[in-house]
Amino acid sequence: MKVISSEIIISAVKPEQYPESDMPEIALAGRSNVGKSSFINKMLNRKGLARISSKPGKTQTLNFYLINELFHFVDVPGYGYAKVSKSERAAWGKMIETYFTTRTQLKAVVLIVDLRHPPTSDDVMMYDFLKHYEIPCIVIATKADKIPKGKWQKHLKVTRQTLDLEQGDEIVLFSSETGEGKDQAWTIIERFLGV
Ligand SMILES: Nc1nc2c(ncn2[C@@H]2O[C@H](COP(=O)(O)OP(=O)(O)OP(=O)(O)O)[C@@H](O)[C@H]2O)c(=O)[nH]1
Ligand SMILES: [Mg+2]
Repeated sequence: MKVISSEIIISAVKPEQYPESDMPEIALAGRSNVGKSSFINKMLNRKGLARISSKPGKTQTLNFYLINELFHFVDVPGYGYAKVSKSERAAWGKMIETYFTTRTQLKAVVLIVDLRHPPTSDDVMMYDFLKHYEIPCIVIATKADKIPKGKWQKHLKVTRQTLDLEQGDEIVLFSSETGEGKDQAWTIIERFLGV
């Protein structure tokens, strides 16, 4: 997709704050600090649109971005960050669950995992959650620039096996540093959007 325009619409924590339009949406999911916001920026060719940080827990709200007046990317706070209280974690869970299970125009979730390491138990839980609710998903294995090319396929295989990836679910090797996998990711997202 050629990105002509991209802008933040709203940061929401509850359904009343979601944009009212019935525009199709593609949401992100993944561990805190894995690179969800960086993925959005790379896909949009925008350096600082989605706020990123080397410290986990940067994204705290559901951030809706409007792309080409055509669809929303929805950036979400990550899971698995140790330094949050029980009550914060519960609030996060409720916010994410509400969005993922009630948003009718949600077309697919982009599950971001770290190519360098096997998916965590939280990653597996997230994938199973998406399967349970029959939410279409794409797995993006990011930070590929951090491991040598010769090891990519081996790491992809571990990712696929650990998630127990269902047949038909696509996995894309990605890097927000180099843009590796960007075209492939767009092709899949366009298919989910039906454009
Ligand atoms: N080398 C490399 N670093 C990356 C890549 N993607 C993200 N990073 C770095 O990883 C850190 C976290 O990136 P974010 O995009 O903020 O991660 P996030 O998943 O949005 O994190 P939360 O908002 O805390 O959930 C930043 O320091 C990024 O620069 C990548 O593909 N390659
Ligand atoms: Mg983020």
